[in-house]
Amino acid sequence: MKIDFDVIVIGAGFAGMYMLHRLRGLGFGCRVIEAGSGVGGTWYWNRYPGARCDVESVQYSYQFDPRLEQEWEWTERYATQPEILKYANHVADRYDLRRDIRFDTRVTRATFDDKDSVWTVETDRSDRLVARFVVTALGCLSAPNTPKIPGLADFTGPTYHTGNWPHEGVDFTGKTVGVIGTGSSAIQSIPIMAQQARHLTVFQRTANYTIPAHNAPLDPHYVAQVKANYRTMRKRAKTLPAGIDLAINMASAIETPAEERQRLYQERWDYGGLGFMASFSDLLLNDESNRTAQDFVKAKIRQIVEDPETAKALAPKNIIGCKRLCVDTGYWATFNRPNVTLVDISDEPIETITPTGLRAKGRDYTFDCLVLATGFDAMTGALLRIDIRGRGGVSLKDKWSEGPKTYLGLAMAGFPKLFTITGPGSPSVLTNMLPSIEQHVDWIADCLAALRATGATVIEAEPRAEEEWVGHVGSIADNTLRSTCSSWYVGANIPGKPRVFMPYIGGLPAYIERCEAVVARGYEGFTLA
Ligand code: N01
Repeated sequence: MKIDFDVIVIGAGFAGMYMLHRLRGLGFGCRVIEAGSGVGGTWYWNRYPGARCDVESVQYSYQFDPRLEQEWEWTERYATQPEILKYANHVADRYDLRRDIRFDTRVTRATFDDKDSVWTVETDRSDRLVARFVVTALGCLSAPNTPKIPGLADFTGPTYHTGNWPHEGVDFTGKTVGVIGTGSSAIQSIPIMAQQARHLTVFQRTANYTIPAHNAPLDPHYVAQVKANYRTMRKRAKTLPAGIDLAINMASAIETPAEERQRLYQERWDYGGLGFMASFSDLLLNDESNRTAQDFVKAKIRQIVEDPETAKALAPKNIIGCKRLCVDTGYWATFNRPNVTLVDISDEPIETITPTGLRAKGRDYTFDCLVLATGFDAMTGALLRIDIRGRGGVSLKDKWSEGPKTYLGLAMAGFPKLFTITGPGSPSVLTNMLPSIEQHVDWIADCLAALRATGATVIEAEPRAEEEWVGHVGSIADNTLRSTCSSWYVGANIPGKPRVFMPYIGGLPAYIERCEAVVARGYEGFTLA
């Protein structure tokens, strides 16, 4: 059988790009297949106004090449989508990656051939490529969720999804706009859309917590300091659960005197960003502790939002940090603008989209444009929209009918020679994605090199190891408050999706330790042939 490539990598975001770089360095013949016309993945598609990373730019970057981190200059504390995309393009140029990437091509099917032990990968451009190995680098939040609201197709104006935003941008000046959703994407874009639009109506099903970003241009002295100490900072970050170098206060919120607790929350609030959840170590373990943080943020909402009814509707009812915490610039203050209206639809779903707007709670709303800030079919959606067939023609869809099952988020029983970067069961979305991606890519690259060195040609996760890992991921999730609400972490945003807490919540250090132990024990839990 003719083999086209040693490895086919699906996706040219940060995971696919670094995978290509590593595999090339090891001398493997590799092809990356990418649906978009350029590199960048998430940052290629999510071009909605205000899109930025909520991890600080000096940390949300590759660390595999110290020269790269020294030469690249981030300009703001939180990088904008255009700046991150520029960085992705810089990396593609610097390492000459594009010549092995096939753009504008979507993988439709990947089939394992039991007899020859190879994968055949098919695309929407009629390619049929045979590879020894397949690595999926699809991203965790890359399959946009368009909710099945009746009448959606009947709306006569333009409809935009934040996760698939027009490349030429959208000018809302003078327009009336309806926004469905109040997750991170909405919270980032609403303040900017409100500045342009004649009127903005926000339809909120679940109120969300957000912490101010206090974004600002980066101080050159701070940057110089980071660059001088980059290795130490990266190393320290890897010892922390989220892989982000930030100070975690190990005290319990509930055991801290009220006045001191308030002072610490205020300090974190003034600093801004995701570090708010590290104010105390038990915010996601203890209901009562969590309530102290909820109360702090709710008091802020009441202070900022002038209309008491609107402030009440904006106050989240969930546990803080249960859904992914948001980071914003002027979100709540936006609801003080005369051209912004909040419609609380928490008790009744939208009845229907109409040709001129939508009907909710018996009332018709009209607008020129509709924005769906409705998120993603997270972690599994991008994998399942490809028809992946493992041993005996078994589909991944069938294997995952009761929820995703993987070994370490990296591989699956019944799907030999297929690796998933940041798959379900990996820490991924609960961590800084860049170091998590690099750890996976390095693990996979080293594994392929080790197989080659030993003459093994097949590697497959053992069902028992997979079962044990799935059980472990589930049982540690049950110990935290994070698994208790209806978030995309548990697939609750997609009707019919099995409710399973998908990412590994044990933290990056424990995960790295486990991955290293698996290798040290001769790829424990894998069958090599
Ligand atoms: O998506 P979401 P997102 N009717 O799922 C609502 C990352 N990210 O794109 O909560 C009415 O959070 C839905 O309501 P509910 C980050 O990890 C990072 O905003 O399901 N409403 C919710 O309000 C983030 O967590 C960054 O009740 C409907 C919203 O739509 C993840 O991506 C920036 C509905 C979807 O919110 C996803 O964020 C952006 C319906 N039928 C994103 N269906 C940064 O780095 C859905 N909704 C800062």
